[in-house]
Amino acid sequence: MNLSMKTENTCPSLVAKDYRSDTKPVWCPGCGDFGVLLSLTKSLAELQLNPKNVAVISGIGCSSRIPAYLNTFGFHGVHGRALTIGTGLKVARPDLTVIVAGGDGDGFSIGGNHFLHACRRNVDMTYIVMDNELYGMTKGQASPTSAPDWEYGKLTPGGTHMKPFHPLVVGLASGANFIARVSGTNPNGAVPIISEAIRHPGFSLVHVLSPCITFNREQLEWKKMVRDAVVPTTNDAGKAARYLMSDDGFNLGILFKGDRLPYDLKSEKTVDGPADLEAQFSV
Ligand SMILES: Cc1ncc(C[n+]2csc(CCOP(=O)(O)OP(=O)(O)O)c2C)c(N)n1
Repeated sequence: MNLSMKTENTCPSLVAKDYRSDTKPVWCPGCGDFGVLLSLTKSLAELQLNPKNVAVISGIGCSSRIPAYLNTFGFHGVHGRALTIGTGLKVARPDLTVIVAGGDGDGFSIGGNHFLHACRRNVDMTYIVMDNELYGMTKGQASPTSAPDWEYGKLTPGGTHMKPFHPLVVGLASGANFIARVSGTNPNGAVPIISEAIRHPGFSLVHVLSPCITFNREQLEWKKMVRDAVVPTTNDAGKAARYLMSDDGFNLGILFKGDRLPYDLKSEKTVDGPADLEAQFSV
């Protein structure tokens, strides 16, 4: 990186609040997503990123409103398609820091297929999933991560009786290059982890326990249940998977840092203009 690029790309004088837009969040009081917004702005400041070089892409849901609250570029996309938009953007503009954000419904239900393939492709971006184990925006239906006996789901009275999806193990098995769990109830604890996720090459998955106390009051307890994981970060995916399969889901930290090379953006054929595009499609 030459010096002029470095000067343009970094903004050492910015503090966390400089990354916030003037738009006031419409989240309910007590929503864990407030913590994520705070952590993310602190990470962007810690990394001294120029807001003009950051794009935050989301799908649809309460959590997916996050780009509106940031002073970076943003795109509030289509339900379940945030990762596809983020991938396309990163491939077209490798110079940008691409952060994709959204909920468990957006990412693991309607967007589940894209989640698998984003892990597998390993394009250099960070995926922050605010998991409240339900669909918040549509008023409290069960999601893929809901506990089987959560009896108040709007469409599943008495519970889903289905095994919840395990995002981190699925992410690991699919090839994600960085796996971490943080909590929306501990924003400061999440900052170094989100910063490291952004720094780490390839596809980084940050799973956030982000309570929705409007539709599941029991999640008020999460604040007391989370703790730092006692195991060190490993680069052994099997070891990380075994740990994650047996923990209770409340251990926080960077659980896996892989060394897969990210998808090579430079080998993509670039398009210089409409003529170049037409040439590529000519038969
Ligand atoms: C194609 C499509 N299907 C369904 C919906 C309705 N819908 C909007 S948000 C949402 C779920 C959001 O849940 P989640 O991603 O967990 O986010 P949260 O609101 O809990 O943060 C659904 C089903 C939609 N907008 N588009």
